[in-house]
Amino acid sequence: MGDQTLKDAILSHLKYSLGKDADHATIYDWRVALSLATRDRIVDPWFQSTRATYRAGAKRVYYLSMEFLIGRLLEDAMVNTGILDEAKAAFDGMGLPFDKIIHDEPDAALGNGGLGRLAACFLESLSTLGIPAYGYGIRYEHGLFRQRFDHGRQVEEPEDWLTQEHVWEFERPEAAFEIGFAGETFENGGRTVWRPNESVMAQAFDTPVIGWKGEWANTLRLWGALPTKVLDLGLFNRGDYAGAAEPEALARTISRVLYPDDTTDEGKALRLKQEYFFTAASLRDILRRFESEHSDLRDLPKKVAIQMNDTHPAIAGPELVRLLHDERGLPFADAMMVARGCLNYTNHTLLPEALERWSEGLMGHLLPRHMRLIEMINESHSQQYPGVTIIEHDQVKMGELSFVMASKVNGVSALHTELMKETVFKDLNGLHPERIVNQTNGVTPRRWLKTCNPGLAGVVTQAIGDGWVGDAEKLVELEPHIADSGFLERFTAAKRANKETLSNWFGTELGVKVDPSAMFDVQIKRIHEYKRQHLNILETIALWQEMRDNPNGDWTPRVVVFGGKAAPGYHFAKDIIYLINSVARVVNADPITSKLLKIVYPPNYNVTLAERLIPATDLSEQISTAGKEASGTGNMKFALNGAMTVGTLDGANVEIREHVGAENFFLFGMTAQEVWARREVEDHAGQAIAADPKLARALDSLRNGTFADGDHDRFRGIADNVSGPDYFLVASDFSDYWRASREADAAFRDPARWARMTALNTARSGWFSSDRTIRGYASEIWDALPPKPLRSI
Ligand code: 26Q
Repeated sequence: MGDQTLKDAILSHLKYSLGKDADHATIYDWRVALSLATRDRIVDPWFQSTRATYRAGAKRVYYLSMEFLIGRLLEDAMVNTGILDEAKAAFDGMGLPFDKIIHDEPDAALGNGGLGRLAACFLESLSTLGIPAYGYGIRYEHGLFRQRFDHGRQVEEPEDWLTQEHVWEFERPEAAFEIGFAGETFENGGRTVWRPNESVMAQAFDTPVIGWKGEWANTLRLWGALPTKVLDLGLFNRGDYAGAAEPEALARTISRVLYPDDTTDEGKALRLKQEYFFTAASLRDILRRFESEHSDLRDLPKKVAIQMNDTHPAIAGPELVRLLHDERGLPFADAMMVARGCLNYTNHTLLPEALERWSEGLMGHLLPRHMRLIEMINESHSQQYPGVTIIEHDQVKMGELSFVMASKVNGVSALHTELMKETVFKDLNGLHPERIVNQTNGVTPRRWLKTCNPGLAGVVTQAIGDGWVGDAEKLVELEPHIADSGFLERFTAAKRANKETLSNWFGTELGVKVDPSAMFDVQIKRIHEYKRQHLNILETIALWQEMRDNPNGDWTPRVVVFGGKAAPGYHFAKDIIYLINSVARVVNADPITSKLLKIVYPPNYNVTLAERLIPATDLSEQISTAGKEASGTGNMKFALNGAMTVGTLDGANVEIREHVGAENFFLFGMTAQEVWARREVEDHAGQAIAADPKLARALDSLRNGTFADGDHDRFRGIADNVSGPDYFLVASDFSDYWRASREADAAFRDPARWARMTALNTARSGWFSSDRTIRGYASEIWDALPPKPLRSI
């Protein structure tokens, strides 16, 4: 490599790594050659980071997560290593389409949503801050399903990102551990021995994660499952070919597919196997690394901080105790102390149905020793602190187990952390009042402003320099520029250009024609009743109906955009998708409102699509029932990119509003306390509907066949739910949502005011950088520091 130009490096990879002649290279070939040339620039800082950590004897952070929603890696890697412009110039010079080459990369969807994307932002921030860290997870062969619409209904198709070579990873055949399941336990010389009767190999695949300015790189280590024996030759020789291949098939199912539910499903054995598989492999790797440098296991908490991303790796508690006590002979009480000294737990949800529980039967069968250890952990905790139990109704409660085994337990926004203390962990918080801490989520400003929105990032950098990229709180330096009309014009022009690009994309990809001067109103996230996409579509229906009544009224034209997937078994969420698509079909074909309202629902929402939509958004929809959205992180990305929010006092919306200023946020709806009180009111939905004729009419249109080709029953389920039980209080919040939406309309019609408000959103969103979040974890939870100061920050 050395002083080879980037262009030479690309050409050399094309020739020697891909074996292709430039004259015959495809887009794919160029993309892989560029990726390899970029990867080369990451390897040296990666090695140096490992060496610096080793030399300093620094503490390492281990982030255990079932999900890493990393998306595409090439453009972000070029931005962080500072070679993007050179790469673009090289391809422009060769007459090759740079954008097309970048967009050839598959989107690695190794996660469902917020929790997985947070893990990816955290890894990037850990590298940016130079904190030695590993992300540990599963190398799913198939990430989150691809979504397609068939006559408006969601259809799931398998995702297959690994059919092409994954150019960012290094396979590590030497880093492999045998992971056992089931079998029995027995006593031997005073120690308990577990003899599993089934096992698979966990093999490591490493991806370097480069931080801003390319000075530090950490490792994302994903485990793939392989058979312990490739072929049963005995069976094969007897002609039983299917039986002979069975161990291989069995093993590979473990890392075959990501579970597509972002709330807990019934306790499936394979899911528990996945959880144990990656947790056990990670812990063995962590201990191996520790033991290669240190001899006293009691020092483990000084050198190792483990973060459990929700309860999915909660088996880490009993497994670490087993490794220390059964396998290394520490007394049980000491093993408990050491394990607890290393472990911490992040809670991401208060929804009761989302709290993981495993039946004692399944746990006892698959992990017999762990089941016994969980009983011992439960006994020792309840002896010291009576009143809380980890095992209840023959089920292991993974939240309680994680809490008891953790030094620190954190929530992901200020409101969520307070509600955790008052609800799910009320009793445990009473016993351990110092254990729960808050770390409000954040997002990386590299991917979520600089890379995805180069137009706006350029305007910002022109005004205040590029220090904000490594220190997002510098964005406040934009505030004085907001009095400058030239700056505001450039700010607005950048948004406008993004909206034009998106409008063209809607036209060519989806065949929907939209006006880029309309307000772009966007709700993108998983489809869930608590996120209330049905509140949004009901309000959109009501707006359409009012517009038709008075097409010459003083309306603000809107393009209402939805994006998101429903869990395959979540029928109500799938009905919401069908409703949105059905309403879109009718509204978009209505000549009366064609200049006023359009509804667009691009299929297969993912990280890549988010990067397209967020920079072009005027209004961000954050409308969950208060108390239900733990934090939200999309809300932060929108504010950072100069969108206004219409939202409830839920999750991090509360803190966003505090930071950007109440006058720059469209607030509506009940508070969490009001929500609880409202549910007690008899027929709350009926009352709200009776009081709001617009809502009543919108609900009628769901029952009279307006959107269902005369099939009057098609949307009755949604209408009846909103009119009847309405647990998520769509009806009760509707009128105030309508009011806030019309306020947004009025503000948008005053371009100078709108420009000021949106620029203030960008200027005041720097606090929502995941760098700030990671500093908080490092000081309050991990006690971890960078071993060497980085030059750039
Ligand atoms: C668990 C067991 C079995 C099957 C699936 C699951 C499972 C998988 C994914 C449970 C939950 C998830 C994902 C949850 C999630 O994404 N939560 C979101 O986390 C974000 C980051 O903290 C928050 O911003 C969101 O508010 C929260 O909903």
